[in-house]
Amino acid sequence: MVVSWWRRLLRRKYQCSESSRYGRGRKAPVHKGKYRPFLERLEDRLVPAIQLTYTGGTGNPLTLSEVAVAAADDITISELAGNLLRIQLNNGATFAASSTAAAAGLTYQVAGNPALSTFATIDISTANAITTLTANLGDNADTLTFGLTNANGGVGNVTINGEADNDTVNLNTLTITGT
Ligand SMILES: [Ca+2]
Ligand SMILES: [Ca+2]
Repeated sequence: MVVSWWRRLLRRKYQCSESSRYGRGRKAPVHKGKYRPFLERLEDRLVPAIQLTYTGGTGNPLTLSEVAVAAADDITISELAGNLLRIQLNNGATFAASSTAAAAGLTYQVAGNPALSTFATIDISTANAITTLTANLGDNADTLTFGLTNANGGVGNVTINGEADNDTVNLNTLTITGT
């Protein structure tokens, strides 16, 4: 008897809470099957980019290499007042996210964020700050515009690898020394 009374009470309470959730006269929604979340694969997001690799300080190489997919790169390397080497990626290109983010003497347009930067500067005020500057331009018709005063011998050597296709190297004001 007591059990039966409890059942009636519980049934009434349940019906009451359902009608308050969905309104008087409205029925609770019927769920046909269960919702199953799934992952949708997006297409690859590889974009051409120049990777800057530099340990910093003095006596280390600086390497610029095309990574991901080939593109017609357009790079200007120049020297600013104050013995600063400037590497400018033209046409809005930015450095690869895998580039060296921070090193002594290295400054990006957006501090510490190569992927948002179209240019970077490196302090070349001391001799052999960069032992060898290497530019690996990769495939496609690339353009490299290059000019250095190099007053303090901050860049020891320069190596340009145009790689496949017809590349263009423009030399601006340049002081060349060698042994
Ligand atoms: Ca290229
Ligand atoms: Ca090339």
